[in-house]
Amino acid sequence: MLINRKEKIRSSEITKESIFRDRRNLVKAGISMGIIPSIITNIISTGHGFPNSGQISNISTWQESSDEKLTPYEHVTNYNNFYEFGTGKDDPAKNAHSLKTRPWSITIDGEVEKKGTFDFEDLVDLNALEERIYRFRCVEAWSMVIPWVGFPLKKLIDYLNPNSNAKYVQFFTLNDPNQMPGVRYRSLQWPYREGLTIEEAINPLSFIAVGVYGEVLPNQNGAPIRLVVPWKYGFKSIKSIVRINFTREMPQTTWKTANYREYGFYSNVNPEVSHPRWSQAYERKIGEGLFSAKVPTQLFNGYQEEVSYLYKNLDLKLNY
Ligand SMILES: Nc1nc2c(c(=O)[nH]1)N[C@H]1C(S)=C(S)[C@@H](COP(=O)(O)O)O[C@H]1N2
Ligand SMILES: [Mo]
Repeated sequence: MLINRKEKIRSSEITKESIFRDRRNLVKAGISMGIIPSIITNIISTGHGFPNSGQISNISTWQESSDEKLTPYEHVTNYNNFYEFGTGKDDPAKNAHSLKTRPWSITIDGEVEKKGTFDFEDLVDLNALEERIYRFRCVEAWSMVIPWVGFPLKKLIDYLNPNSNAKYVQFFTLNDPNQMPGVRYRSLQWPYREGLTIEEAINPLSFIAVGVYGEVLPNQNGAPIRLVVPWKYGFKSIKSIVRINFTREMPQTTWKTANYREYGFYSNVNPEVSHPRWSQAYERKIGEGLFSAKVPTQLFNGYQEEVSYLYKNLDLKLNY
């Protein structure tokens, strides 16, 4: 029994990763030959045309993507934080099947032109998706390297057209006890909420993901639509977004509300600012064995060049 199960996991993992590598090499070859990233595969779709599981078509590869070793699919999708489905790392994969990701509405409000409630497939261009490999560093001192599929958050913000009063953007996750067993407990403030300054949000690295490893996001990774902010601790990358609110003032964020001494609004990855209960100087790479060597954590998770201008006049020890 046990052996069968393990073999099953291993073979599906190999399949997904080898498919991913083959497709990616194809796209890369296309780029180097001067061909526009091409349409790779296409699978049955639902509703507006975006599938709610399986392979995503029309993905172009971002040329700057890193060549770092990817975290295996099995770990990306089975070692998660998604407290709406429990506080254990394996709870989201076990419990998130009860999340219903279609239809999915997102409400836009605050200091913005396009207010209202929209079907997510009408808000975003799901036919123009990119793939980006980003380092991902959790505040709990572990990290992954993940190939996301989606588009820059800036694209969505430009479309929504915030006005000049909008200094911040706040995001909310769905809060439904019928679909999310974890929200029946007061482990955190619900709905889960996060925020960025507008300048952070329009930085080219801020990304909206709808897929991972070339496939539609599994529920445990924040289906159908989530944020990825690669230079900040993982908790800023809010999952299963249902509301985007443009604000004048710094908005409430769940982890800061839970414990402001431990979690600040900015939460930039910073080896020099320790969490009050542990150091942030090193991280353990998930998927390389339980006793894998720890590697040094880099300022802004290694994205200094892209983001340090955002914090020129900010004391990062005070604004943690
Ligand atoms: N709604 C919601 N979003 C969330 C969380 C959560 O509990 N609820 N956990 C955060 C934390 S702490 C991390 S590390 C990342 C994990 O993302 P992953 O499971 O896709 O790796 O999701 C973030 N987004
Ligand atoms: Mo995290």
